Amino acid sequence: MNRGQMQKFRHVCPRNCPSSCTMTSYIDNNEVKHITGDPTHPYTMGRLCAKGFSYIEQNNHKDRLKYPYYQKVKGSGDFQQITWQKAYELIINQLESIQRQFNSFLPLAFYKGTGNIGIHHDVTEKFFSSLPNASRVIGAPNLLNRPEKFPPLWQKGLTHLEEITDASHIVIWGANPAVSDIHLTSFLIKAKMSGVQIIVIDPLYTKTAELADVFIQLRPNTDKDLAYIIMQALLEENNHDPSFIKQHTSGFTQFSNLLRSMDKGMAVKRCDIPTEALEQLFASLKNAEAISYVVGAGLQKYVNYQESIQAIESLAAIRGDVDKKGAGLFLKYHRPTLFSNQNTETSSNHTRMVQLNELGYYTTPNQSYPIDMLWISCGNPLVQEVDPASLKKAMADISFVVTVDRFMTPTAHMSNLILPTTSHFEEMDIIVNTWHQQIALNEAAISPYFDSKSEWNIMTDLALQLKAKTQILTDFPIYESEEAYLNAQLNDELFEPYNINHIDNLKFHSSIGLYETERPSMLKSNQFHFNFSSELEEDIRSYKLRTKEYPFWLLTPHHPYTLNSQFHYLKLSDEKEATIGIHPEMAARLNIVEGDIVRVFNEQGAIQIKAVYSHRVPKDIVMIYQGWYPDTYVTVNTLISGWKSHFKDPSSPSHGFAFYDTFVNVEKI
Ligand SMILES: Nc1nc2c(c(=O)[nH]1)N[C@H]1C(S)=C(S)[C@@H](COP(=O)(O)OP(=O)(O)OC[C@H]3O[C@@H](n4cnc5c(=O)[nH]c(N)nc54)[C@H](O)[C@@H]3O)O[C@H]1N2
Ligand SMILES: Nc1nc2c(c(=O)[nH]1)N[C@H]1C(S)=C(S)[C@@H](COP(=O)(O)OP(=O)(O)OC[C@H]3O[C@@H](n4cnc5c(=O)[nH]c(N)nc54)[C@H](O)[C@@H]3O)O[C@H]1N2
Ligand code: SF4
Ligand SMILES: [Mo]
Repeated sequence: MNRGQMQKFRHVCPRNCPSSCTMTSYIDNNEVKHITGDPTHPYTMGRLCAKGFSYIEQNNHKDRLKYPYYQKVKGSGDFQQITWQKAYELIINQLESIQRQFNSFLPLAFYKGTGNIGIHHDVTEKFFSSLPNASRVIGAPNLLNRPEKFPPLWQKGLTHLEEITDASHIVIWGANPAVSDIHLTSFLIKAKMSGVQIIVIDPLYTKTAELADVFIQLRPNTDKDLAYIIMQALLEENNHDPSFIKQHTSGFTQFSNLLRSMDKGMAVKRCDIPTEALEQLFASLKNAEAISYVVGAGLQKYVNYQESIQAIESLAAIRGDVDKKGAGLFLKYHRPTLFSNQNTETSSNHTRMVQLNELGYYTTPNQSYPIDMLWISCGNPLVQEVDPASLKKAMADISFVVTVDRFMTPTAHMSNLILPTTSHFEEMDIIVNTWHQQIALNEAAISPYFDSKSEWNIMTDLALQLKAKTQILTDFPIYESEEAYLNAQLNDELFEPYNINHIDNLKFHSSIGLYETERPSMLKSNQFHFNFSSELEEDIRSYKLRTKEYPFWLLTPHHPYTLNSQFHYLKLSDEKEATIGIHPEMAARLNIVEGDIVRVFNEQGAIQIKAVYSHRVPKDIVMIYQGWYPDTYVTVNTLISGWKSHFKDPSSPSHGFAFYDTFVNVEKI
């Protein structure tokens, strides 16, 4: 059968990726035969990444889980294939035992990762918040929480990224879109070809840096200093926008006085930027008409990340790079919570919030309500979270761990019950993207793979059995279909910005954007307040940590051919093997030659990994891509501690973690 005769369905890639590509599947005999990108999407325009094109392979991969499995001893690998009914019985027995023993569900904990960002998957949160008092385990939010449901209006905010090509300058700050946001990269290339200056600020010479007119290689976590240095120079040359400052900001007088008196020499020294590079930067930015700033996640993985962000916001405000054509601040935020079943993290039913890396404390028997059951959905925390060694120990101490996934990850392997779930070809969902903010419908095109079930299906089955067979009270709402459930999550608040009030509105559009018809002025509300932050004692911990014992900064950014711990099995490039990139001069000093297996260690842990020479890293940095390396059993995060950012976003239940404030030593073995 040729493609033209096949049935077509619309899909959205549900990974935690700034693109959320819409795509079309071609189905024959209940099988996905082809997938194509959807050319009508305004941001992705029909292009998929290599991972997106590999979805047929992923869907039928030999390692994909087909049936529910149970193992009595976690980590033993002694799996028994069981039926769903048996799985539900095991879960219900455990819930009843918790209720009997404690008369509370505090010993039950739920953790959700970011493996699938679809609204469908918030169903699990909804289920656990329907059981009174269940504990909520929170991992690293990794990105700023949005202060308002929609992007703050004084920031240009994510709604019309394609307008970035109207800028005179684009500053890519702590982001590597050539790897992590390929669709933005095509706008960057278009902009560059029409003469827009591209400035990249990163400690590593990345693929994105290769596109730059000016590349500023600074020492990690010194972005605040750099922003202050730039602002000091702008003020000296009266290169700021007094009328914007007057109309839309407060606190400028004090801020500018402190800025003028800042010791520039010290700041430059901390950033470790060569004078020539700074001169090039000033020359480029002088009299810039409209600057767009793209601020990535790389910046946000430090103990004092909010100071860097605030300093970059101040730079945009000082120049009035807000509402004019081509200018704007594009800041990566945590996923917006727009639908009715989202944001149960802060629901009043969860009386106990537990940081994942402190789980061990809550499993000790001297607690009044020790955690005794853990449910993991859409997450692979034994690979992706900080301090996996402590987490593994805590998981071993918990009587009953359930993981819902499509693959036998290290996390699933440390669980008692592993439940196989559907892919985006097999379930209905709505995806709202975190970056360009488009909303799109994902249709179910084929039936579930072997015995896998959608998460809505799993939670609904369980709720029905609880209601029918037990004394456990749950107000989990039952719908007759995934579509009815999804439709019920739409609410009035979505109507004005998206013009959506029924799931049918989504069926005839590839995607719907925020304020597609009339966009409110960016400056309608919210004055920006300048705040000069002098160095706090804790901020300099980063520098203090760099002792002789651990002289290398370890950066663990995102990999071009994986999406966090997913697509690990794709043999897309030889970079797939876990390697540590080290500057050849430092390697020589340590008597290491390319290909050697080296020991990388700090107070937190140690790993063994293959060394490769890299001119992309400065001499005092080493680089390992984050992710799951099943062939080599390297778990990079073993080296990363549970050191929290000292800023706590009031709208988030959790602190971020300082993933990139990590220091190591390297030795030949
Ligand atoms: N291919 C691919 N794409 C992805 C992902 C993936 O795993 N693979 N993951 C997705 C997810 S969940 C996210 S959050 C995003 C993350 O994507 P990005 O926003 O690009 O974030 P990172 O890869 O963490 O880091 C980006 C850059 O910040 C730099 N950096 C590190 N420290 C500093 C610093 O102190 N200052 C400055 N100026 N730069 C610094 C790093 O060297 C890196 O080049 O990507 C998404 N897209
Ligand atoms: N060292 C270091 N560590 C990092 C980072 C870093 O830069 N450096 N980045 C951090 C960042 S930004 C992020 S966002 C996190 C991401 O880490 P996680 O939140 O763990 O995300 P993933 O690895 O993408 O996916 C987790 C699991 O979800 C499963 N999954 C996929 N789809 C579904 C589904 O539909 N249902 C269910 N139940 N499961 C599904 C996948 O198979 C996978 O095993 O990692 C963080 N960890
Ligand atoms: S991983 Fe990102 S770029 Fe690739 S198909 Fe999915 S949404 Fe698109
Ligand atoms: Mo992320």
